[in-house]
Parts: sequence; structure tokens; C-alpha cells
Amino acid sequence: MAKYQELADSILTGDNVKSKEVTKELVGKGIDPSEILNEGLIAGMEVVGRKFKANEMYIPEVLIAARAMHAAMDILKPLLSESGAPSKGTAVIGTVQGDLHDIGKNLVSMMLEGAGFNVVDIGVDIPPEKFVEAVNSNKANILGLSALLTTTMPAMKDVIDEVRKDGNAQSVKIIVGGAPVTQEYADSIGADGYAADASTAVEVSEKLLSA
Ligand code: B1M
Repeated sequence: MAKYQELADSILTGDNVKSKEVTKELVGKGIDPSEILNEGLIAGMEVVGRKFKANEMYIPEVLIAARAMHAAMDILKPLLSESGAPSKGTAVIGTVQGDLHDIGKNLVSMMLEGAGFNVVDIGVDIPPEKFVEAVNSNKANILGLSALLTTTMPAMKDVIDEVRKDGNAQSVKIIVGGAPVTQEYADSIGADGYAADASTAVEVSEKLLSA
């Protein structure tokens, strides 16, 4: 449908007025909100993710695309919860204790949300017990940890240890990332997955849940 292409394009170009307008129009026509989400918003975000990965889009443009998606999501969210549209899973995400960097984490949150996950972003400087609490209270399938400082990387291990000790939270799939983090480091602390960037974080999360 041409309108879905228009909606996807509004995400790609970061036009939050258009994304709201087209979403409202489609909702007004009685179209299933999960179809609008999948065929318009997620389709648009998938292109954003691919372009970001290929260095054809940069951080400011991705953040503007995210704003357009959020504007449309504000309209769809209440309808989606009413219609019980299936989500890909719930992801709790946060930046570890001692670390205030959140730009990368926000991009990961946004990409996960764009891919159809229910995302609970618990913020920055989060102590291990808060991660465990959030995993349990949200029945999360994925836990995402972000760290930007070499000095806060060990806090990722503290979270993983705390989660694995908790009888309820221990089976959650944990994915780590952030500029100083590597696959080798992720393996050494017992993470289930590592992603170097936001679109890979979506791919890794989907893979972990389908395994
Ligand atoms: Co800070 N800072 N900073 N800083 N800062 C860095 C990280 C640093 C490399 C700068 C430098 O010295 N060259 C350096 C760290 C050195 C190190 O430890 N190796 C540094 C330092 C030292 C500090 C302070 C200690 C400075 C000081 O006060 N003396 C201080 C620490 C504060 C604290 O956290 N306790 C500090 C403070 C700050 C600001 C507050 C000023 C600001 C943060 C603002 C904010 O986030 N709201 C800031 C910024 C902006 C940076 C730089 C310039 C940019 C970081 C960024 O946002 N990048 C950074 C230098 C740099 O990287 N060029 C620097 C863009 C972002 C999209 O990339 O976060 O890497 P990134 O996220 C990527 C991937 O890493 C990945 O996906 C994202 C998208 O592709 N990713 C994940 C991230 N999280 C993921 C999670 C996943 C998967 C992938 O799964 C869950």
C-alpha cells in the first residue's frame, strides 16, 4: 500500500509531522495497528538500521528518525496494547553503574523498539540489583547492558553475576555493548551476546530468542 511506503519514508527522513499524520490517517481507516507498525514504522526503521550500519546515515539523522518513530508510536501504543499485538519479546536495557553515557544505549533502545521489541529503558548509572529487579518485574527475555568507560566495563560482569544468582532472572539472555567492549570481553564475563552497534544489537537479540 502506497501509504505504508509514505509512512516508512517519513521515518527515514525523520519527518515527525508526516509520521503522525499518516499514522492517524491509517488508524482512522480502521487498519490493524500492528500492520501499521510492521509495514510502515518497522519497515522504515529497518532501512535506517541498514543505512546506519553502512555509514550512509549518521547519529543525528538516526536520532531524528527515532523521534519520528516515537511520534507515531505514541498514537499506536495504546491501540497495540488493547489489541494484544504480539511483540518480539521484552528487553530491559540500561547503562551500568558509574557510567552516565546514554547516547549509544538510546540508539539501541530505539532500534529494538523499531524492530518490534517491548523496551524498558531503565536509564544510566544502574546498580546490579536494579537490573535484576527490572528483569523480574518486566519478565524480560533480553537484558541489554551498555558501558562506555574502561573503568565501568567490570560493572557488566557484576550485573551478569547478580542476574545468574537470581532464581527468577537467571535465564534472561544478556547482551552487552559500548565502544570499549569486545566480543572477547563479552565471552570472558559470560554474556550471551555482544553487538558492536545498534542494528547488530537487534540481530543478536532476535537470534538469541530464536535459539
Ligand atoms: Co565521555 N568518554 N566521559 N562523555 N564520551 C568517552 C567514552 C571517551 C572515549 C572520550 C575520550 O577520552 N576520548 C572517554 C572514555 C575513555 C575510556 O574509558 N576508554 C570518556 C571519558 C573519560 C569521560 C569522563 C570520565 C570525562 C571526565 O569527566 N573526565 C566522563 C565520565 C562520566 C561518567 O560516565 N561517569 C565523561 C562524560 C561524558 C559526557 C557526559 C560529557 C558525554 C555523555 C553524554 C551522554 O551520553 N548523554 C560524553 C560523551 C558524549 C563522550 C563521547 C565524546 C561520545 C560518546 C557517544 O555518545 N558516542 C566519547 C568519545 C567517543 O566515543 N568518540 C566519550 C556515540 C554513540 C552512538 O556511540 O556510545 O559507542 P556509543 O554506542 C554505539 C556502540 O558502542 C553500540 O551501539 C551504539 C550505536 O552504534 N552500543 C551498544 C552502545 N551500547 C550498546 C549496548 C548494546 C549493544 C551495542 O547492547 C545492550
